[in-house]
Amino acid sequence: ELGIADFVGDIGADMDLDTCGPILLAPPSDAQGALWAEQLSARLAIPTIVTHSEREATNLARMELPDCFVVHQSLAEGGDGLRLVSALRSRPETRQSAVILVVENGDVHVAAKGLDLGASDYIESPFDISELIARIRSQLRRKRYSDRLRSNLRNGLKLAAIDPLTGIYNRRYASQHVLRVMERAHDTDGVFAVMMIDLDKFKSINDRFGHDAGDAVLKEFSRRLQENIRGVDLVARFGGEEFFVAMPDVDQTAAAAAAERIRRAIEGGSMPLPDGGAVEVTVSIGVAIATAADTDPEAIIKRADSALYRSKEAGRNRVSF
Ligand code: GH3
Ligand code: MG
Ligand code: MG
Ligand code: MG
Repeated sequence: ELGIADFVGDIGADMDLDTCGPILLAPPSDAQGALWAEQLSARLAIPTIVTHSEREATNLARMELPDCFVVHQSLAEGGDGLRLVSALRSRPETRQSAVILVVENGDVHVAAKGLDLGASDYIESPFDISELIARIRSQLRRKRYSDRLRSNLRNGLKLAAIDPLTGIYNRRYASQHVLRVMERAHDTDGVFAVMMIDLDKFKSINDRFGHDAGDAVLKEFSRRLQENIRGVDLVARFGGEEFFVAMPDVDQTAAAAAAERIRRAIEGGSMPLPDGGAVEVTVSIGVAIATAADTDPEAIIKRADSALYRSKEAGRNRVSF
């Protein structure tokens, strides 16, 4: 079983702030904006964008994707800094950005409100530019850290769902997927089918040609399987030489046709081997049709597995229900 540490991975502390997106400045006046920009660019190698109204700040936030915002509590042309903070937090593209609120000296209520609305930090005006820079750097470091954490998490979750040999989904993911397909079928009074597919006498391929040849056959099989299903179907490797397909909106007739197409596609073309040779392969297939009475994905998978067993018993290279 994978733990959170496997998903998080190695997050280095050496974060290069020079590769950040721009800093967007939302000052109380054009004059203040020019001053902030001048002082920041003298000390920080990060581009700044000065905005001249709340509306412009909102629009530029969407287009320029800044990593950091410096927002004064009262913006030019009667704009409201707190409202801007709140808007930045409500939009997906800026939800993770650093937002530093500039409050008038002693205005602790505004600072508290800003933090409450999602500002990452605040600074009292008038401020020393060194303090603002220190706060920006600290926020950018924090953002860089959480960006990397999120992306490692995403990659880790993806890894946990994929079979490394074939690149298709694994059993864990497929079971969750069947549950979603089942819920949808219930909502729409629809049907769906699942298939278990097992390569026949696969052990003898390993025995005759070696494990690497066996691996190549498994990869080629999963490619051919994907060629013979629809885009909405989901293919997974359940383990070993056992594969699975979930087919939404498919009834018994359509499922029988799909399974037979797959069986014939494998029977009809030999699998190339790494040494240049080739081997004939066949598959046995078990199909189960889910009905409105079905509430357990594992039970449906089990029915397909029993049908697969019947195909094996009856002599392999065939489809059973
Ligand atoms: P049957 O027709 O009854 O399914 O016979 P079989 O030989 O295919 O089934 P059996 O379950 O006896 O053997 C499956 C073989 O699959 C045994 C195992 O070594 C092999 N195998 C499982 N996973 C892998 C893999 O990732 N790579 C390779 N090369 N072989 C694998
Ligand atoms: Mg077997
Ligand atoms: Mg087998
Ligand atoms: Mg097997």
